[in-house]
Formats: sequence, C-alpha cells, structure tokens
Amino acid sequence: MTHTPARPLPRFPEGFLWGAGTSCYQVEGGVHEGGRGESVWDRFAHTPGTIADASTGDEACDSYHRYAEDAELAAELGADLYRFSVAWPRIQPEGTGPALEAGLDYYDRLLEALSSRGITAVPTLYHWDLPQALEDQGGWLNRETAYRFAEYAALMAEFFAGRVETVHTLNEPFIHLALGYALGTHAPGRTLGFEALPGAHHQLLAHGLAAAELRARGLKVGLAHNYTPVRAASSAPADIAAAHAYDTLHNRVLTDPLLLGEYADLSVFGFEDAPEYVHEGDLKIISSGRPDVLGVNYYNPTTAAGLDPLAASTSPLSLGLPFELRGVEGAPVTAFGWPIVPEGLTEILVTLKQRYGAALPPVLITENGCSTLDEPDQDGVVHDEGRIEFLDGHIRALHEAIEAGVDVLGYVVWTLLDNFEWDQGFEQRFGIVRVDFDTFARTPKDSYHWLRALIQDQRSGSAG
Ligand code: IFM
Repeated sequence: MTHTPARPLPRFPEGFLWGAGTSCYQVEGGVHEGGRGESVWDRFAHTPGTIADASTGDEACDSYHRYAEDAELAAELGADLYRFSVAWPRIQPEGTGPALEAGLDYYDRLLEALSSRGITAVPTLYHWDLPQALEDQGGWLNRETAYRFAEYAALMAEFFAGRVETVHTLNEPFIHLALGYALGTHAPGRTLGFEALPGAHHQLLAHGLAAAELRARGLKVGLAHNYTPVRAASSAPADIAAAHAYDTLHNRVLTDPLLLGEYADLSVFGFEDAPEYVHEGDLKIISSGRPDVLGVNYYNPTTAAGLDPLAASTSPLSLGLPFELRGVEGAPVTAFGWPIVPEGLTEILVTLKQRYGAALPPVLITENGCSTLDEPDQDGVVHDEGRIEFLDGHIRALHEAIEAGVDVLGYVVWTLLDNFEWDQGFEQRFGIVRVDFDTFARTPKDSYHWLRALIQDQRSGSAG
C-alpha cells in the first residue's frame, strides 16, 4: 500500500521541522520506580469514579522501560523533533529538595536514545503531574508552588544545559486550570469555578521564574498553550458578547501577560483590575519570561452563545459562565466528539499574529491530532483513514497560515502512541502508533506510514 496524499501537499519552507509528542504520565508507567513520588494524577486516577474505564497511568505505555523503542519509532518516522515531558515527582518526589539521581538517569537515557538517532529533544517541564505533596499545601492555588517550580526548573536547567536548545515550561495551563481546578474532571479534581483563577496567575508566575533559571544556563524558553478560535453562535449582540468573553478567558488570560505584560480585561466576568493575588512586580517577572518559542496546541474551534439571563446554565462545561459553549454546527466530529475544523488552525494562528504583532514569538505547533475508533484488522493492520484525513487537512491549513505570514517553526503531531488519555483512560486513542495495553506491543498505524511519506516528500522537495 502506498501512503502518498491524494492531493499533493504544498511545500513547507526549507528547514521546517516535523515531530511527534508524548507526555510523561500518559506514557511512562514505572510510577513506583527510581524513588518517584506520588503525583496528583496518581492520587486522582486511583480514586474510584474518576476515570472512564477505571484505568490508571501506573503502567501506561511502559515507556519508562521502552523509551528506546519509542525513540526508534520516532526515528523511523523521520522526526526531527521528539516532544516529551519530565515527571516532576521523578526528580523531586515531594516537590522540593535535591534532584533524585535515578530520575535524572531516566531522562539521560532518553536524551541519549534520541540524540544517537539524530532527533532533537523538546522537553516540557510540566504536563499536569504536580507532586501530591505540593497539592496538599494548596497546589496551584498556593503562590509558593510557583517558587517550588522555579527550584525544580533550576535543577532541570542544570541537567539540560548544553544538551537541548529549548525547554518548554508548562503545557496548556488554561486546560489544567479549567479541568483540574475549576471543573474537577481532571486531577486534582477541585471544583472551584472562577475561584480557581489565582491558579492561572501562579502558573504564569512559575513560568516567569523558571524562564530566568533556564536562560541563566543558556537555554531558550518555550511554553505551550491550547488555543481555540471562538465563534459567536449568531450575529445577535448577546452571542457576540459571549464569544468575546470566552475568547478572553481561553485565549488571552494566560497569553496577554506573557506577551504584552498586562492582563486582559476581565470586567465582563465582574472582576476588578488588580486582584490581590497579583503582587507588585509579578507582571514584570511574567513578561520577562516572554517565550522564545510559543507552543500552539490546536484541536478545534468553540462556538459561544449568550444565555437567557433568567436560565441557569446546566452544561457541565459551563464553569458557571454567563454563556454557553457549543460544538460547531455541521462539522464532523472525532471519537471524542470534538469538531473537525482544519481551517480553525489557520484562523487561530492569523488571529495570534494580528493580536500580538511583533510581540508574537515564532510558533511551534506542539500538539495537533485526533482520537479515532481504530481497531486492527485480522492482519493486525490499523487503517485509520479518519486520522489521515484529519492530519492532511490540518497540515494544509498550517501551510495557509505560513503563507499568510505567520512564522511557524514546525509541526509536532499529537501523539506518537495511543496512551492514557486522562479521565478517558485508554478509551480514546490519539496515537499514530497503536499500543496493545496488555503486551505494550507497538504497531505503526496507516497514519504513521502516511506521515512518514509526507516527511520524506517534503525533504526530497517532491511536494507539489
Ligand atoms: O492528551 C492531551 C494532552 O495531554 C494535552 N492536550 C490535549 C490532548 C488530547 O486531549
């Protein structure tokens, strides 16, 4: 079977980078090895009723032992980049104190497996697995957590200095806050609604403090945000206001301080200008951590509609918001039910450029992909046509954003492996490589072969 696209793909700029990503709790397993401490995800996943299939990340994809196989899969794909995250509790089991040698050794082996195959490592320091000991002291609601993160970042900066170019600090702080602290569907399972907002500020402060530690050791700094273009359900003023409000919350609250050194106007939610948790000097620390590379994770747009002011919102996604969030009418959906709208990627990138102008750093697409209900056929082959179509559409949309003048360094597919998809457990498969969770056997799907052919075509210059 050939895996070339039906329509030739446009040619990406010389030096454009291709890669695949993972995150520690979703793939590593080995949660009791090397003295690793407990994370909020260990505690949450072991709490009955939290995970759709009652699974945990205790073993996940067993990448703690099979990292070399994963590096080989990335190499065979032709990846320039491999994005992974470091498990904070593997380095500091209690979230403070010296680095555990066994933890560093694991990442040392992973870096070696990647560099010996010519792959550039793109580490992220934090992909949601806070040491439980810090959560017990208030987690991201506690300002001190930002300082503990800076301590951890300093340890990792020592380790990465001279070995990688760029270290990303946080992954999707808005999603972590919304699902973990406001709604409670993710770890640590807190249901604070808008009371969670200080957790956004403390994550930004953590980023700013960590950025200084990384730069002091000659490293470049990145941070990956999840972005969604927000569309109004209609041209009615209430819907337009709703779209503006949700855009502010999802796309601006955690980006404006980083790139512009100021908070977006939250008066629409009834908040004052300078909440007490924002201390004097914080915005300076945060904006001096303006990333050298902005990670953009894109999955889908959101439609926002104004609420009848007399009707209470019953949507589980409401966060107590003064409006309602919906899917995209008429759009096909992934197995997760997320609308498939490739042009949303062009739209959000162009919006970021218009919004931030010269303050927008070069962008790396740090996540993009979809879950599909793919199963192997009798020969063990996974024909995940839906994922190929998804990736094809989004990669074309990305090219359009580049044509429109957005500086994009590369594209990292989410994800290399089927993995532990948080509260969905192993029920949602996002990988371009199938993982059998009983044997941990890895089988590249058709989408893997398709992406491999695409990367080869782009390198050989034969793309149309
Ligand atoms: O699997 C997650 C990832 O950890 C963060 N971004 C979204 C992905 C799909 O839900």
